[in-house]
Amino acid sequence: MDSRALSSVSLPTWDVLYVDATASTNAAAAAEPVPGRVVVTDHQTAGRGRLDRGWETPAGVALTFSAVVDPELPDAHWPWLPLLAGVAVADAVRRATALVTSLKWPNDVLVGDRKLAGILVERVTGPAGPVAIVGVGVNVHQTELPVPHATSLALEGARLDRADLLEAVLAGVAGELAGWRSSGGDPAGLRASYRAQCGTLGLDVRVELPGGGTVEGRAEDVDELGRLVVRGPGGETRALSAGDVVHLRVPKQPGPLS
Ligand code: BT5
Repeated sequence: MDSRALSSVSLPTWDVLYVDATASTNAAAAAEPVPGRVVVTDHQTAGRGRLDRGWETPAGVALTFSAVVDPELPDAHWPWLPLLAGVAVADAVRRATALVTSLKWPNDVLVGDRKLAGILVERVTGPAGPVAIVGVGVNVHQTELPVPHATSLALEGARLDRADLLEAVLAGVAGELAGWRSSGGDPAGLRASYRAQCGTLGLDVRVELPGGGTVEGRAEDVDELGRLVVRGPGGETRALSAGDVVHLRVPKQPGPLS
């Protein structure tokens, strides 16, 4: 499937550790959370999604890895990390294939309305303080997927070595991180790239909140804290920092509700 082994990846800015199989690369990376370390595997046997959901990938066909990142920025900036990772994955896929991707808030990478990649960012405490484990799963060579709303590069007609994709995504994450840090955490540049690619904006959505309950309305913006701003039918807005978004429909009249 790949013309280059996944184990061949080596990069100057990252310390890439390849393992044949592991339960979850996020768990493996969290066991020794040294910033710059990346754990990648050919077979993730018990991959994790958000909110205790699973991430299912057979051996040898998906890209599953986790990078240990020290954002070097105050905690208030951390919510941008999963969005930053989504931008890096989408950019890498778009540059290496002819596919049109979009980001579903907060960080699913879609082709059309199907999920190509998922991201799970977790905060753990390392030897030198808190770090983020940035976990990425991309469906690459799969021809069958666990859920109907998923897709893979192969199913979209694109061929790409997992090793090449890993290198491109890690280069993108490093570049985005460097830009973000050097601006002192000002998300203006990152926010502009994110909003330009975010297919959720402008749609009517239902957001299922992590603690239960839902919010419905039009997704109007992603604010400077990375939150999704939803305008309800009564005109009131809410800024949501977490949740599962269901894209309901494209509004007939563009622009804000009056
Ligand atoms: C995510 O969660 O999308 C985050 C997935 C992160 C996976 C990576 S792989 C490397 C690293 N190590 C880990 O253990 N995890 C990370 P969420 O938004 O909660 O979506 C999970 C849902 O996606 C599941 O409940 C299924 O409905 C669906 N799903 C499961 N496997 C999938 C796949 N291969 N492709 C697309 N959707 C999938």
